[in-house]
Amino acid sequence: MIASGGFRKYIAITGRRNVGKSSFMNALIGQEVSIVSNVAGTTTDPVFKSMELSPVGPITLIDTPGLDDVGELGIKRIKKAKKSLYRADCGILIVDDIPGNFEEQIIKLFKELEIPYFIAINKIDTIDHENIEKEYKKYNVPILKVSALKKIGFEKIGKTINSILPKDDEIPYLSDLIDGGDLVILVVPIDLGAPKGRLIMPQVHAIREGLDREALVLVVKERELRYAIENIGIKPRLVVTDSQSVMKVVSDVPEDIDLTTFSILESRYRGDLEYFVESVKAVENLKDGDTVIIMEGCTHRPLTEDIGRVKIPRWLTNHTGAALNLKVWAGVDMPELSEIEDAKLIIHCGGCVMNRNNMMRRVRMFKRLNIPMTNYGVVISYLHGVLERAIKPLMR
Ligand SMILES: Nc1nc2c(ncn2[C@@H]2O[C@H](COP(=O)(O)OP(=O)(O)OP(=O)(O)O)[C@@H](O)[C@H]2O)c(=O)[nH]1
Ligand code: SF4
Ligand SMILES: [Mg+2]
Repeated sequence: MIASGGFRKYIAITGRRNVGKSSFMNALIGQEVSIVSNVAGTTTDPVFKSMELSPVGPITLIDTPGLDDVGELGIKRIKKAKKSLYRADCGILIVDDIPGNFEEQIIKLFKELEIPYFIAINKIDTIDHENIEKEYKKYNVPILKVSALKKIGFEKIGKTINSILPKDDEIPYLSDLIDGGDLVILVVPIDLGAPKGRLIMPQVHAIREGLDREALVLVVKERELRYAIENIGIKPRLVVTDSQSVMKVVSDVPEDIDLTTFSILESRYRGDLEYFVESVKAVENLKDGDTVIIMEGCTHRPLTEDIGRVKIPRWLTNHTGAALNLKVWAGVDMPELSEIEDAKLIIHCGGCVMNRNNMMRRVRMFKRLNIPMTNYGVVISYLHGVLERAIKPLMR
């Protein structure tokens, strides 16, 4: 598994016009990348710059336009702010005075979008920063004091960012669904798609957690499942199957035995199962020409009967009857707004190279943009009419 540190973090620099956002970015980077001037409203579009910042790792700084822009309506301004913050992992609010309406609004927005932030009081070379600092204490976030002009106070930025970046708690894979002594049956198809001579990570993960829980773990192919249930003499507590065999497995497992799929377990473990389940309903509203993005966590070489590129699009088209505009977006980074904003639905892969932190960044991003996001496991079960049964053990 790749550590979260390997993924580029996005840091949004916000604040009113002329507080020194561009100067702050330039001072942190050590280069003049964003235009600085004493004319309010110099930065009109977000400016991006990537760098390594110890101890955070690779980051992209986003210098945003001052959002107290005159002449713009409040609502439009907030919309614009949301757009420039959509993929931020954390925010920096630059100030050079006591909080006013604008700062209140930005802080409200950070909270609403669940973006952790800290405050940087800039221009400490000329202003009465002690008094200003007192006024910001009530927000209970770190406050740094800097001078972008004199390049003072920048040594603590990396540590401060690191301390506020979200750390999404680990969630059990299946150990909370069973007790010691329970029988768990894992259904593992050995077909052309199965890697030669080994099991895949979700299967290994399930075996390991089952063993840690002191359960009895039985691994079978789908053909032997019914035989196992009928002959083993113990009622299984849980059956976990590969999504692609779920139809057959559903008919072989009596209703009173809990059944789910590896992909649904993965969805909960790595992502936001509730959001994925809520979002999958968007399938019913899809019509001709709507954009659906198949999003993958890595750029693997597609297989002939690729699940994301061939099977899901086929099932989706059969289900909706609509001529959809299906796009694939693959990679470890966060997409550009222009690449995703017209999507009516995002269907994400299981994200085996991602950890929970990285998947949740994408979940937060789509929630902020009000774009439904589901994943392969949920959509496959949904399109086969077995979602309700497959999520039941996890939704209690
Ligand atoms: N004295 C002092 N002046 C500063 C400092 N940082 C920025 N300035 C000045 O403040 C003015 C605005 O700086 P910018 O960096 O362009 O501010 P901005 O927030 O990006 O402004 P917009 O893009 O217009 O929203 C410039 O004249 C800077 O030289 C500082 O630490 N001390
Ligand atoms: S599940 Fe996603 S991250 Fe894992 S190999 Fe497939 S496309 Fe890549
Ligand atoms: Mg600027």
